[in-house]
Amino acid sequence: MITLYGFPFSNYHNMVKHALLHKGLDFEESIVYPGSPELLAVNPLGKVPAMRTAQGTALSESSVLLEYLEDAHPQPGLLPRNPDDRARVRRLAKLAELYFELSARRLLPAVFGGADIPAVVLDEVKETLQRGVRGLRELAAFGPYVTGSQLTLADIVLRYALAIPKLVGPNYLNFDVIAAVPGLAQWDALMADSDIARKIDADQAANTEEFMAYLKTRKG
Ligand SMILES: N[C@@H](CCC(=O)N[C@@H](CS)C(=O)NCC(=O)O)C(=O)O
Repeated sequence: MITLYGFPFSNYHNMVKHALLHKGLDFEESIVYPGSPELLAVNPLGKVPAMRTAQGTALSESSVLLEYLEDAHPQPGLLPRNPDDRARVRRLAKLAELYFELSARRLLPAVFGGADIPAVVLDEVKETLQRGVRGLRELAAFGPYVTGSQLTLADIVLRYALAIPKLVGPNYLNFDVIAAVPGLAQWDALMADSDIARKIDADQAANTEEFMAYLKTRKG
């Protein structure tokens, strides 16, 4: 059986969990936190998510896990068949990761540790988010899913990538990414309205206290 290592507060963990649930795969969720010995045994980088396949292969990096699941369990598919359409999906997933998630993540030390973020960093993050917004405005179809009528990896990655700009944008940047892209709020509501999303969101809420306790141990 597949084992997914991570914790339900993590947006990256939840991207992979969403794909596993969507595909109806049997999997075990092993709750581990960054840097723990159990996690280091599967991912020497100590980051979540990590995964052990049914064949025993240890893997890490959410995009690698998502692609693995698609290769090993192509049905129900999260990538179109046609190479150009597949590339369009991957382009949007990459946009979400690089321009929304990774940039906004730089402000998490303020959210979880009360750190002062230098103005130059705030400016850089806002500029990168604005670039992502321009990209999404041009590239997203919202028909009703990001690349058209089918739910794809781009929708899953975007949903959990946007969690971070949603958390930091209004409070630290005076910038609401959701409001900045026409159709994104409706898409976001659509993505939240499924049994899978509701389960993931409920698991995340239930993990909040334990995650906060873990953060305190990290600060010493
Ligand atoms: N590029 C990685 C990023 C994963 C990531 O940043 N995970 C966070 C939790 S949401 C983590 O493990 N942080 C702990 C750390 O950086 O030490 C992926 O796509 O899986």
